[in-house]
Amino acid sequence: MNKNTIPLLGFITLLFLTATKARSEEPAQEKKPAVRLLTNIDVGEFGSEQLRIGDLDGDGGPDLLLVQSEYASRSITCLTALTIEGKVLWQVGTPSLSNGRIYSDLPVQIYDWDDDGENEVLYVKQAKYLEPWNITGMFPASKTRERAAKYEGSATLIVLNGKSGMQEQSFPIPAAADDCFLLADLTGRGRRGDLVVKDRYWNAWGIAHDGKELWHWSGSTGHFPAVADIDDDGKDEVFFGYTLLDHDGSVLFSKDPNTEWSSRFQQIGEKPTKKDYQRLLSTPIHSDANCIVRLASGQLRLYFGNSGPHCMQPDGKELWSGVQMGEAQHVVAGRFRRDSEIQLAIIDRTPTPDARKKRETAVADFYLFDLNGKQLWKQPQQPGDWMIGCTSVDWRGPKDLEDILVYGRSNGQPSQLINGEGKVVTEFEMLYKPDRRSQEPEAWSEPLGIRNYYVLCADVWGDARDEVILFGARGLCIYTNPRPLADPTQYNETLYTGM
Ligand SMILES: [Ca+2]
Ligand SMILES: [Ca+2]
Ligand SMILES: [Ca+2]
Ligand SMILES: [Ca+2]
Repeated sequence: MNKNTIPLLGFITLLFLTATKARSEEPAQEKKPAVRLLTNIDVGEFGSEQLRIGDLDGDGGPDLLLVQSEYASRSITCLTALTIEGKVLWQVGTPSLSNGRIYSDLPVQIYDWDDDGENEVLYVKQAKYLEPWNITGMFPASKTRERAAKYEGSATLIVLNGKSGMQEQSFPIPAAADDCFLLADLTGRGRRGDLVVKDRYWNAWGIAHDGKELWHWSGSTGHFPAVADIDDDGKDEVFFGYTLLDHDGSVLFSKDPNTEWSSRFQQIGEKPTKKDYQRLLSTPIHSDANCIVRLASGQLRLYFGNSGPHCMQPDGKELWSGVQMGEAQHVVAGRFRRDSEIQLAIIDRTPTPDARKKRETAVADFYLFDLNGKQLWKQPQQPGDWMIGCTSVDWRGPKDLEDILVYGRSNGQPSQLINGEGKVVTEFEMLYKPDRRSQEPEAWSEPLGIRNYYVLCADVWGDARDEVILFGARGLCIYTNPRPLADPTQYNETLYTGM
């Protein structure tokens, strides 16, 4: 026997064992693709960075509504309703690639407004701007139009039939109320049949279902308030971050750091100067990411972000002791781990004072906190990835943990699904059909341009888990989780149910 035989056999055996061991230790996600492309839609000229989701054709399954607007004015120019397969149901307005890039949130929602069992589309048509406040006064390159000193007429809330796009109803709302709006129950109807409308940063109104103005409030509105019945009287309160309003518009608490509100933010001359705009938009005018969370105990927590995340009781008492950040733009609650009840994913877009000076190298920090304000981890992002956002995703299924989807990385990089440990689980690449990214309008050049896209997560595929929907001016694609859902009623099936 060759003296090398045994060691060689041993070596081969070792190789075999190693290979077997490696196979048995392969993580589950390598056995099968972690994501499946459900649809990749040719959006023609009607693509947009703004999307709403809801059943429109009346079959019970969610459809899509792409919303185009004149850049930075919030004036809606085109609504396109389509199924998740990409079949266009109807279109109102004229599609145009140049209106697919979106500056801000837009006043449009899908909801069963008349409670007849089928959804309508609600959107706001602007009043005529007679003396617009263009931020050009502050930033010469910007066409941003935030508000007017004087309007002609009122804004109009328009209700379209969800199946046809035909107009069913319209009523006037305050002229300036053309930023986003929310459905809320302000009158105790038992469903959210009233509206909270607002301008960009300064005013909000409660509007009853019949169009009657219930209240007006002036203060720092933030981008998008949260509504919930906080005092359990069957009517929704409105949480603007610094301020909580009762359903009737009266102030329950306010911690607004913007002092001298009226003189500083409500009055501006007919020909505003750069100084006027600086006053009007000066920090800390708004809070970000207002949200309300109900704990298992039934207690409520109110969160928002500005120069750090804030957590309050419903009476306005702050529970966290000053966590400082540059700009806590996103504060997203979810159950991402099991070692605490709920956690908050937080993005700081301006961790250092000079972060915005060089956009190519600017950074953001991504954090996870528990409900008591304890930092669980912090991840500095790559240089250039400062304008990121995040949302929670129910990717795994009911009763399992949620994950965090991070999007908005530079140059259209894939969005990342990140678990509660901070590990990247998988990625979602923005796809285009066909790829027309080279046709970028010159005005879009940077910082984000045509490669930019946003994400929404919703169960549009009916498998009890969220799909991930990526959408931009030039594309829309939907990813789903291809793994079978381990639903006990499906794998432990019986003919003798309930016996
Ligand atoms: Ca449908
Ligand atoms: Ca309806
Ligand atoms: Ca209430
Ligand atoms: Ca699904």
